[in-house]
Amino acid sequence: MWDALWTNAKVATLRGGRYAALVPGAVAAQGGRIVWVGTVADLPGGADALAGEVHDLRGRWITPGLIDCHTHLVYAGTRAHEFELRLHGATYEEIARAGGGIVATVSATREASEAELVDTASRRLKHLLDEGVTTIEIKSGYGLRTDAELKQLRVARLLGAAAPVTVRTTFLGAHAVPPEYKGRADEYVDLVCGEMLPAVAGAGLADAVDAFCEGIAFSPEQTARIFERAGALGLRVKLHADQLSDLGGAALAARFAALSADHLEYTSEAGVRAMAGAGTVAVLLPGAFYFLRETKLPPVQALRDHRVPIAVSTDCNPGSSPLTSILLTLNLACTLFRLTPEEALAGVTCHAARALGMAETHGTIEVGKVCDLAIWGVGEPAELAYAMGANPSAGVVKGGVMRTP
Ligand code: DI6
Ligand code: FE
Repeated sequence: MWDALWTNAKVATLRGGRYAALVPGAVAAQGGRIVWVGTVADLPGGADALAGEVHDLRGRWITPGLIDCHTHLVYAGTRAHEFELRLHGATYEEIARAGGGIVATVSATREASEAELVDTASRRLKHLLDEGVTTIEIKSGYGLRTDAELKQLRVARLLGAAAPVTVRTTFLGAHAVPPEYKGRADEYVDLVCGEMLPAVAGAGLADAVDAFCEGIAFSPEQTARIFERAGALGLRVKLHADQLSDLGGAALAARFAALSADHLEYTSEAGVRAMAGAGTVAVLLPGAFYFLRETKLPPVQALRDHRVPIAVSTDCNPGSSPLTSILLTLNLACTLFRLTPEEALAGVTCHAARALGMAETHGTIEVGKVCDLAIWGVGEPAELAYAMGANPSAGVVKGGVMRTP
């Protein structure tokens, strides 16, 4: 007997990035894993004889649980004031250079207690979980001091222990130069490499290492130093690459066999080719593009032509993407970047899993994978990307356990 069976569903497995629906289909779980997927006609017996718990989904859709693979979910305060300044003509970079931007959130986050950070981040997380998210990546990068970076990463891990979600943490100590190192970025990078990275790795608090390679942040040379140190500590890397200008970030990420290169608005075809060669996933972040009113589009067609897997994520953060809706993110990816709804859905399932190094266990509905599923009251999966502000979630299955809204 299986633990649980979901039957009379339309099952979009997302194998190979395709909807490829089994209709009517069924999925079974045992010990938290998927043990059977197929059409109802092929079930090896009557439902009640097969599983301890049977859920008749009456035609609802099942997709893999959604994966938000790039977020800065843990922070204190808001930056609504900067939003107003930008509406009066200031740019994101001008605000950052004037001492606002990321370092404004750093001050608030350094002051906040762990309990406060857990509380505010939990509220944001709840929005995502209500929309079918079962795995989330959370970056540090608003501490920029060893103790405060560790605090952020601990909070991220606590969120995963308290809610039905798998949390992957990424150390982003090189997010901005903190005020006390203003004009001394190289010395700050010394601190990141010499003290922060060993502390984070020693505490086992990071699954990967990220950096912001940009004119207002860290140079390619500084980024490379951090990546070398990360590699020496056995940690995979990711990169905020070519978001506001082309510093060759995509190729740099590829050179270090990065799991992903993220943003990519200014990435050249050579950068795309390098990513293809390295197996680096492209993570597109349409929320930041929208919120900053960017006009330079990421090279979507080149990514397709070179068969670079495309993931999509909220980039949830207080400065450039205060976005806690993964479903609205799908719509933005289609409307702004012209992804198809199928590509967008693959971007928050199978390709997002790969961007986190989790493709073996997550991201598609296949026997042997963790049984993380999202259940939807829609007529076709394109509706997930089509509607703005709707939430057709009819529940999730996390590690084989059914949770209804
Ligand atoms: N790029 C972004 O869009 C976010 N971080 C980054 O490196 C912005 C973070 C912020 O403005 O607080
Ligand atoms: Fe980001």
